[in-house]
Amino acid sequence: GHKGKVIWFTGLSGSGKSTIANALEKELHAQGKRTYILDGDNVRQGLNKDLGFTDADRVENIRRVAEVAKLMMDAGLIVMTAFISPFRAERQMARELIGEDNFIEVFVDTPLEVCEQRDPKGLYKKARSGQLPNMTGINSPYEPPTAAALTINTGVVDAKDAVAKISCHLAGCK
Ligand code: GGZ
Repeated sequence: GHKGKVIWFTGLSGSGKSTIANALEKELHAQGKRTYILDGDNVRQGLNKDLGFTDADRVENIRRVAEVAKLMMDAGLIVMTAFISPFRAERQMARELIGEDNFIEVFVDTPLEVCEQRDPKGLYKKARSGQLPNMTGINSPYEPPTAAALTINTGVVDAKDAVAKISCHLAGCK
C-alpha cells in the first residue's frame, strides 16, 4: 500500500501542537520523508476562511481538514494536522475516514494553566475578561481523547523529546 499517514495532533490553544509538528517535520525530512503540516495558519486563512469558532464551525473545520488530510495521505505524504479539534466525535470521524492503521492521534496534554501562562496571542486573557466568546478551555469545551496513541505534556517534555517519542512510534518501536 501507500506510505502516507496522518499524525493528528489535538490539544488546547498554546499546548504546543504546531511547535511539535514543525520539529517533527524537520526530523522526518532528515529521514527523507515527504510531509505536509495543516494548521490554522494555512487552512483558516484560505479553504476555511468562512468559518469561525462556534461549535458548528469547528465541526465543519475539522470535517474539511480530515478530507484534505486524507487526499494528501493518498498522495503519499506524511500529513500532520495541528488543530484544537475539541470534539471526540469529529476526531472519530477523521479516524474512520483516514483508516485506523494510518491515523495516529497525539494528545498534546499540556495543562490549561500552562497554556494560559504562555498565552502568545493574548486570547486567554481576552476570554477571561469576557471579550472573547467561545475560547476553548474557558468558555468552549475540550473533550480529551480516551485512546490516543501518544500523550505529550509540553509543560514537562521538550520538543526534542516529543519528536523522539513520535518518531519512535512511527518506526514501530512501541
Ligand atoms: C480557540 C481560537 C479562538 C477561540 C482564535 N478558541 O493558539 P492559536 O490561536 O494560534 O491557535 C488557535 C486557533 C484554533 O483554531 P483551530 O482551527 O485549531 O480550532 S478548532 O480545531 O477548534 O476548529 C488560536 C486561534 O485559532 N483562536 N479564536 N475562540 N482558539
